[in-house]
Amino acid sequence: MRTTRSEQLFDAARAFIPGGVNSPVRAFGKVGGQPLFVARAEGSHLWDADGNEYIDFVGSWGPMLIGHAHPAILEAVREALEHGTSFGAPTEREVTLAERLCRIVPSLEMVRLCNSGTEATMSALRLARAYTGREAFLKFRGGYHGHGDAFLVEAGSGAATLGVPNSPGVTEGSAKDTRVCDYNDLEAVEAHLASGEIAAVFVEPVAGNMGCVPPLPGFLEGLRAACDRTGTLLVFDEVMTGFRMTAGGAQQHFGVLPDLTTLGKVIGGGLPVGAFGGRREIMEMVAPAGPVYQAGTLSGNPLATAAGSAMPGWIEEHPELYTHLEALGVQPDEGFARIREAHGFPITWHRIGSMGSLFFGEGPIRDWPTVEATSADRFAAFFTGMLEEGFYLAPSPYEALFLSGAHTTEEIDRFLQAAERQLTRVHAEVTA
Ligand code: KE4
Repeated sequence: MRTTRSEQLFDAARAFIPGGVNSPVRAFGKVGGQPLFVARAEGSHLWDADGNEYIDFVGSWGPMLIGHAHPAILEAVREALEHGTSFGAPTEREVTLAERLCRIVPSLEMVRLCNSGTEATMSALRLARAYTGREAFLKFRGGYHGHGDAFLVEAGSGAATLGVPNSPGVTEGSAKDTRVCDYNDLEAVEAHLASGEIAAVFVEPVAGNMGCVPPLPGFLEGLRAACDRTGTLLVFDEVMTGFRMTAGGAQQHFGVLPDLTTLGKVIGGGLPVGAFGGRREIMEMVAPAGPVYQAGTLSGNPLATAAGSAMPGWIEEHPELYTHLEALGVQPDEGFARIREAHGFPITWHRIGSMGSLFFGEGPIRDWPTVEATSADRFAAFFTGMLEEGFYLAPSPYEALFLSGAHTTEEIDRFLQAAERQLTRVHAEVTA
């Protein structure tokens, strides 16, 4: 049988790149088959190396909030490109991006730019430890905060997808200070914090790396109160939720302000930008203002900050984006409720703002154990069927689906029609 261009590229890639990909969750490991090699993308669509067209719900794992190849982003990068690609010296665009982030994200008084969400969270952890003088920190089972050693303990996203939530190579020494409890289990958090030994709680204010799992009512407020009672810093990892539900992120949506926030994805407009920030008295500890070292050759890169500052700039000029995203989001809310009612399929749909997940289980789904009890096999069969129908979803049950300003209500209708066909097929196969 003729091999496709994607197959040829994957063969070549595996000769030089571990698993043929530069990030494990792209490898289709949990859904079978092999990854598409993408040739180009525009708006809500992408084309693979064989010219097949898809409606894209991965959005580069979050950055493409206003769609691929958006004119405002491309123009900003083209203009910056003419003047060079990196200087290793401060530039005006870094000030523009930092100022915009501090204006838009409620808890940010100061921010340090870096190159990825991983850099942001590992730096925020170092800062939290320095500020509190404590070493232990708390994360949640199935939570993913990048691949820094201390965070690869019962981690979600690609780590859970590949079944290595505790990665080899992470030494006991670097994991010993990581405390873990279940998402939405406020009592367990309070028990950990009562020791007075916890530097910080790292939380995805809407979990997106075990699939989309919203906080139960009062959970985030409870974390805030428990941290206040015990001198623990509350860190919102908004790498995924930043700008996703409102411009100010989950902290604005829920009205709970953390001490530190980590950002990434959307704030780079598709180019590598991460950031961590928060209260001035904490951030003033970061070198060279203070003693907590943190650095990066390409931090604040002129092309990345061109794309990065264009994104919040466009969003501030187009507040109607969130009205559109909410209208798009209501469609699967209603669509999957109708499908579940009509067919009795054991599915659970979660959505907040422009991120959501379809779980293959009755629910309720509130934490990693209840996510883990859903059917990854049915998800894989559903994913494959949807791909064949031209809908590109994240190739893992432990990821979210992302809507963008470029998606249309007609495309979401088509998605739901295909979903009903594929759910019917998957259910028939399972019950045959
Ligand atoms: P990066 O280092 O991949 O830029 O960001 C790490 C990170 C930190 N915090 C949260 C809440 C995140 O979601 C992420 C990265 N998310 C995954 C997808 N769930 C990135 C995709 C990948 O690993 O290829």
